[in-house]
Amino acid sequence: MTQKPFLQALTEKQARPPIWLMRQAGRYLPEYRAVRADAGGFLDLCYNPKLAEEVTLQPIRRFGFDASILFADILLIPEALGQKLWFETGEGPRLEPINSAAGLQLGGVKSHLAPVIETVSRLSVSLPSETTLIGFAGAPWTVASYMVAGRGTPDQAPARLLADTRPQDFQSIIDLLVEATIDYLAAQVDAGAEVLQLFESWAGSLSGAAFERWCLAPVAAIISGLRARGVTVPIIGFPRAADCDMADYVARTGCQILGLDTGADRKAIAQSLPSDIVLQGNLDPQVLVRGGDELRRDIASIMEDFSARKFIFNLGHGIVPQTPPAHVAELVALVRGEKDL
Ligand code: 1CP
Repeated sequence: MTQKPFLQALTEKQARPPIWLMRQAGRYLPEYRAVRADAGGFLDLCYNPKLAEEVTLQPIRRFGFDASILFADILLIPEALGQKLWFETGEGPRLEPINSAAGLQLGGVKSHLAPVIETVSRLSVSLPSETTLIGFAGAPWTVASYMVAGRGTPDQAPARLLADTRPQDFQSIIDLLVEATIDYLAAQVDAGAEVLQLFESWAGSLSGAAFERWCLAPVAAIISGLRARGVTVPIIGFPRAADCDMADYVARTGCQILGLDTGADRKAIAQSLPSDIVLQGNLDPQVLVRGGDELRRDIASIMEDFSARKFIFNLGHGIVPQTPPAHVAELVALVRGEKDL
């Protein structure tokens, strides 16, 4: 059996990179909005294996991406630990804010997330044979920033304050997240996930010793914990907007693939990282919304900058709801060389 294109690109540089997009299932697709309306709400969709499977498959059917990412959310782990989670219509996720691990427990995590693991099992059967299945979780700092603030915040100020003033209490939350995340990701791999991604969306709000303690160390602990359990799948690190040396991040966390955000200095990173590390990224999601010549130019520039590297084409952050699906189809055709740049 020939290897799947995505997995092949991890071992050998390809003439054309494989492509998938962060948040490729979602509100920019009318078929997603229809299923979400039927499900009753976003969380009902996440915990319904049949419907979660369906929305995961939608972008694969429409665009034939090389990889499929499990439909779930990084905030399901806090809920599984016992924190109240809900969605405010038109706004986003909300959690009852906490400032220590008191009241949270690991005991119920496995049964709470069992429906998500069932979605992975279903996908491992229903995905086309050439499509790679990616499992994921949020990295502890990013997830904890929502747990402490109770919502998304522009600068993660509540979590930074707790980490600075009560580091033991903050550490207790991070430690619990590391444990729960190792269990959850190992279960995803047992159910059929072939690659894992750790989303550190808010890496950019920390630097220096705080970045090392709250971003780098917990991600390293998750990856070494997974390896100690015999999990061998490739792992994608995505420290978005991180103010750190990327070669150091990769070496110390142990990730095999580095996801680059829109602002990353592609040329410098392509030159400075060891050649066995696979790069992923980093088209600006807003350029995909606008399309046209700017889209072609940016695709060409990304392909050029990474031409000497093992590389996976992606966005620099999640796709936004305003994205015209026709632009996504065009992006895939251009990256695959089915249309001239
Ligand atoms: O239908 C809806 O209204 C919900 C929109 C939505 C979707 C489609 C949310 C709410 N989450 C998701 C799915 C999701 N989230 C996936 C799987 C689907 C896919 O990638 O195709 C993944 C991997 C995530 C990851 C996620 N959730 C992140 C990390 C990536 C990133 O974009 O930075 C974060 C920060 C979240 C939290 C979250 N969930 C949803 C929203 C709107 C947010 C951000 C809230 C905020 O910061 O205010």
